[in-house]
Amino acid sequence: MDSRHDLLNVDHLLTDEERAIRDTARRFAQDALAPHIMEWSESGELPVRDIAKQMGSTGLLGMHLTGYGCAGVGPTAYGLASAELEAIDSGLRSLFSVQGSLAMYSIHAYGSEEHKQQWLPGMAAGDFIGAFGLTEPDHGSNPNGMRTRARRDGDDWVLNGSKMWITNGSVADVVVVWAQTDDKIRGFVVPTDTPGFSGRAIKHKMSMRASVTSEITLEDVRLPGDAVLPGVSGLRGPLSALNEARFGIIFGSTGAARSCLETAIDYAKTRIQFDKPIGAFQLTQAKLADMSVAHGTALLLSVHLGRLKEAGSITPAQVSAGKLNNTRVAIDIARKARTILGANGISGEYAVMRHANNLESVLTYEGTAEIHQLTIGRELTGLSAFA
Ligand code: TGC
Ligand code: FAD
Repeated sequence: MDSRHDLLNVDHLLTDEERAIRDTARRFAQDALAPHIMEWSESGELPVRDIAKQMGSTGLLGMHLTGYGCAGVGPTAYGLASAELEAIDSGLRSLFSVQGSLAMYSIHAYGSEEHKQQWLPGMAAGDFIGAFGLTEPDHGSNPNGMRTRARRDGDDWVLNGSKMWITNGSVADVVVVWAQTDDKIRGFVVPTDTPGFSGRAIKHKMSMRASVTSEITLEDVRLPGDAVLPGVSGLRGPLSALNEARFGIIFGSTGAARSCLETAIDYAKTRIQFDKPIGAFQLTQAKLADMSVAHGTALLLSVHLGRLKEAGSITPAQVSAGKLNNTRVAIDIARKARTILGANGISGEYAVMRHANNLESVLTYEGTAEIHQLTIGRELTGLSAFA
C-alpha cells in the first residue's frame, strides 16, 4: 500500500488472509464495476442481477456467514471487502450490505432450516436478490411504530401495509418484511411473486443513483404459517441485522473517503495555477493532510472495531460510534476533495461529487447520525431519549 491510501500503515494490522480477501475484492471492484459506474450512476439504471451474479461468483455475498454456500470469513475481512466496493460507489456497497447483512443475515440467524435451505445458497450465488423491509413512509427512525401488520387467518398469515426506501425492493426475489403481530414485531420471508406484493422504484434521486430504491405495497399478501422467522420476536430481530450492516458501513465509508482522497491528491499534483501545481500551495496541503489523517484514523477505528467483533465483545453503542464517526469523516473528505478539484469537482468525470451525494444517504440510512448520537448518549448517561 502506498501512503496515499494508508498514511498510518493500517495494512500492518491485517493478517495475510485479510489482505488476500481485500485484494480479491479490489480486483473485482476495479475490473467489473469501476468501468461502468459512471454510466450506471448517470442513467440511474443498475443491472442488479448481473452484478449480484458476479459478486456471488467472487464469493462476496453473505461472505461473513457460515454454511449454505457462504464463505465464512471474519468481520475484518468482510469490512475490507465492503470498503473496496464503496470505493467505487456506495450504491454497490448497498447491494452487498442489503443482500448479505440484512436479508441473508436475518434468514441465517432467525430462519427455519427450510428457509435457510430454500434461500441462502441461491442468495450467496447471486441467483436470488434479497431485500429488507423495515422503514415505512411514516416510520423511519422509529420502526417500533410501524403499521404494517400480519394477522393470522387459519394456518396462514395475511400481511397488509407499505414499506418505503427499500433497497432492491422492486427487483428482489425475496423480501424480509418486518410487521406488527399480536406477539410483537415479527419477520416474514416474502417471495415477491406472492399475489398482493408489489414494488415500485423511486425515481428522481440525487443520491445513490447506482442503487435501486423502492416502495413496497402489501395488499392481503397471504403466506403459509411457516413464512414467519421462528427465531426472533420484537425489535431485536431487525436491530441485530442492522448491527451487522452498520458494521459494514464503518469500513465501507472509508472506501468512499479513500477514493476521494486519491482523486484529490492526483489532481493537486497536476493542476497548475499561478505557474505551480495547486498541491504545492500550503492551503491545499493542509486540506490533504487533514483528509489523510481523518481517513487513517477512521480506518484504524474500523480495524479496532473489527477486532472487538471477532472477540465477540462489540456493543451496539460501539457500532454506533463507528458508523457515526466514519460516515461524518467520509462526507467531510468528499466535500474537501470537491473544493480541491474546483469546477471539475462537480463533474461526473470525477467520482468526488457522486461520493459526496451518496454519503448523504449513508449518513441517513442504517440509523441517522442523530439516532447514533442518541444511542451513544443513552450508553453514557443511562437515560433514553427514545422512551
Ligand atoms: P431498544 O429498546 O433499545 O431495543 C429493543 C430490542 O432490540 C435490542 N437491540 C439490539 N439488538 C441488537 N443490536 C442492536 N443494535 C440493538 N439495539 C437494540 C434490545 O436489546 C431490545 O431487545 P429485547 O429482546 O430486550 O426486546 O429499542 P428502542 O426502541 O429504544 O430503539 C430505538 C432506536 C432509535 C435506537 C432504534 O429504533 C433504531 O435503531 N432506529 C433506527 C432505525 C434504522 O436504523 N433503520 C434502518 C432501516 S434499514 C436501512 O436503512 C438499510 S439501508 C441500505 C444499506 O444498508 O445499504
Ligand atoms: P426520519 O426518521 O423522519 O428523521 C428525519 C430527521 O429527524 C432526521 O434528521 C432524524 O435524525 C431526526 N430525528 C428522528 N427522530 C429523532 C429523535 N428522536 N431525536 C432527534 N432527531 C430525530 N430502509 C429499510 O428498511 N430498508 C432498506 O433497504 C433501506 N434502504 C435505504 C436506501 C436509501 C438510499 C435511503 C435514503 C434510505 C433507505 N432506508 C431503508 C430507509 C432509512 O433507513 C431511513 O431513511 C432512516 O432510518 C431514517 O428514516 P426517515 O428517512 O423516515 O427519517
